[in-house]
Amino acid sequence: PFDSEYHTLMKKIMAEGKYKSDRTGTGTYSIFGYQMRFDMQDGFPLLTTKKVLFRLLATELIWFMRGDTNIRFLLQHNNNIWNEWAFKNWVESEEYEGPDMSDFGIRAQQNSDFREVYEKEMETFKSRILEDDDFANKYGDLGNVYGRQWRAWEGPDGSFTDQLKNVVNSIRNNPDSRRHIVTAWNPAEIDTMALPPCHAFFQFYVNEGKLSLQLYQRSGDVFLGVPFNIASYALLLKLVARECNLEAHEFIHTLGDAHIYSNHVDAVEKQLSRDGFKPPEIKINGDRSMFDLEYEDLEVVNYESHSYIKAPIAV
Ligand code: UFP
Repeated sequence: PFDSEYHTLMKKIMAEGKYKSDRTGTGTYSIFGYQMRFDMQDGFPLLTTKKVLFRLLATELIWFMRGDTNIRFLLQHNNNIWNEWAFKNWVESEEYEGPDMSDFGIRAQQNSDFREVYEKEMETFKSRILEDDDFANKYGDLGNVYGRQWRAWEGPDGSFTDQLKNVVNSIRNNPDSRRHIVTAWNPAEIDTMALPPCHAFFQFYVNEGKLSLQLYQRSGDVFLGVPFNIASYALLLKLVARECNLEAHEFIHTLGDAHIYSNHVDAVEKQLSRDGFKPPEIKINGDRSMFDLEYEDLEVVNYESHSYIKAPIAV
């Protein structure tokens, strides 16, 4: 059921999406405004028509929930998805004295000699982040990303708002409220962010002992990003429901610009030709609160999927 909900979106973009140039210069097929619904009582929406790496999205979500913005935690969990952003700050700093790394993203894709130099430089960077506290504090921190906005939104008077704790409390104490909201979209800080939040704004809803979550995602790379975003927010819904002694009901995923990159079309067709398996379950073991959760507390049960499909990421 979950795969078909997602496949319907891919098919719609393939059939009706208008070609649109984009920031990365790749070109996309795009539609505007779309909604998917995933009923968590049917299982966990980790797609099965291609393999989605739960470890990556789960450790990233735990990192957000802790309010951590330093990539060291991710590296400790062998998660490399945010490395480039921190690496950019390092190679553009006064202290960096290695080989020229300007435009490393594009150059590494186009030139294999450069790619080797870049990969070596990146490995050195990662080791230093893991081993050197001062270096990690200075160059591992990404600043105003999700974790910061969720847990320590800075107000004009210098005070901090813990949106995630507040929303858990409001769900517990005032379930009927229509104000169970967390926003990562902080207009005053957009200019200081590496990537303005894609999953920008979410709201919870309680009825008959069941909790639902709706996400507004302003921009969705439907082939590479969206499968991650679905599973990540479904996991967040499960964790908040557990924290509030409620049952997890629906994850509703609302997309703004929903696009398929022009160089993902073959991969999309390959995935569309596959039939899904029964969705897995996620077990949350132990009794640690969501705010102290460790990756080891999570367990994916019965995940049967087709193989991973590789596609180039647009940077
Ligand atoms: N993107 C996602 N999901 C994410 C994330 C990024 O789909 O969680 F962080 C994609 C959307 C878009 C690109 O293709 O990354 C961001 O570019 P822009 O800021 O120009 O929308």
